[in-house]
Amino acid sequence: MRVDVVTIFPEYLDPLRAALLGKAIDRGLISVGVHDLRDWTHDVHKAVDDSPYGGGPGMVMKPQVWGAALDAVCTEATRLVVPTPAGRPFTQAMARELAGEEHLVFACGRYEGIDQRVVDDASRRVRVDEVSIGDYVLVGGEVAVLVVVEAVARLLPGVLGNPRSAAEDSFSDGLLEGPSYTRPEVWRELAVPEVLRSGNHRLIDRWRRDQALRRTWDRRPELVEALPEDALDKHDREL
Ligand code: 6GU
Repeated sequence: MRVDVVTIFPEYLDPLRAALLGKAIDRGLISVGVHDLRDWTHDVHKAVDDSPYGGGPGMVMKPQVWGAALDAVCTEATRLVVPTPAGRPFTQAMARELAGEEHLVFACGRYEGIDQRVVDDASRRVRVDEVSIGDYVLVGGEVAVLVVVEAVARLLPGVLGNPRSAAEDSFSDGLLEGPSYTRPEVWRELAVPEVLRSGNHRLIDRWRRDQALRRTWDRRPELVEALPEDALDKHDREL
C-alpha cells in the first residue's frame, strides 16, 4: 500500500516512521510520502489560507494551493481521505475498507478547514471521504491521520506478527474485548480468574464471551443494540 500525506506540518507525521509502521515500511509492506503543502504555493509569503466568505472567525485554506497539491499527488487509483471533525465517523469497518486500497492520500486541513470546492472538485476524479475520529475538536487533521493510518496498517497482511491479533480484537465481532491476564497467578493479592487456568477451552471461550458482552453492555450499550438479531444466544440473554 502507498500512503501520501499533504500537510503544512510535515514533522507532525514523523511518528509514521516509528515502531510498528516503521517496521512495515522497512519490510516494504507500506510506503509513505509526506508533502509540505507550501511547496505548491506561488507567492513570496507561501500563503495557504485566507479569510472566510460570509465573515466569521478563523481562516480557510485556499483552494488553488490544495488543487495543485492534490493534482500532483492523486492518481486514478487514489482514495482521498480528508480528516475533519465534520466528517463521517471513522470505524473499524472503515479501517477494513481502507486496508483494501492501493493508494491512500490524506489532505490535512488546519484553521477552520479547507475551501469546500477542493473536496467537490476532487470528487469529480477520485473517491473522497471526509472522516472524523471522534466527537471532539483537534487543531488539525495530522493526529487523525496517525490514528487512521495505524488502524489501517495493522490490518495489512504481514504487519502484525500474529494475524489472530487483528482477527480477534475489539469490534471484530461487534463487541469490546474483555480483560486479559498474564503471570504471576497472584499479584498484589489479586488472583487471575480460575477459569483461565482450568485448561477447559470450551469454558474459557464461553467466559471470554460473557466478559466481552458484559463490558460492552456496561460501556457501550449502543453496540449491543446494534448487533444482528441472531448474535445473542439464550445463554447471552441470561447475562
Ligand atoms: Cl479528523 N480533524 C480534526 N481537526 N478534529 C477532529 C477530527 C479530525 N476528528 C475529531 N476531531
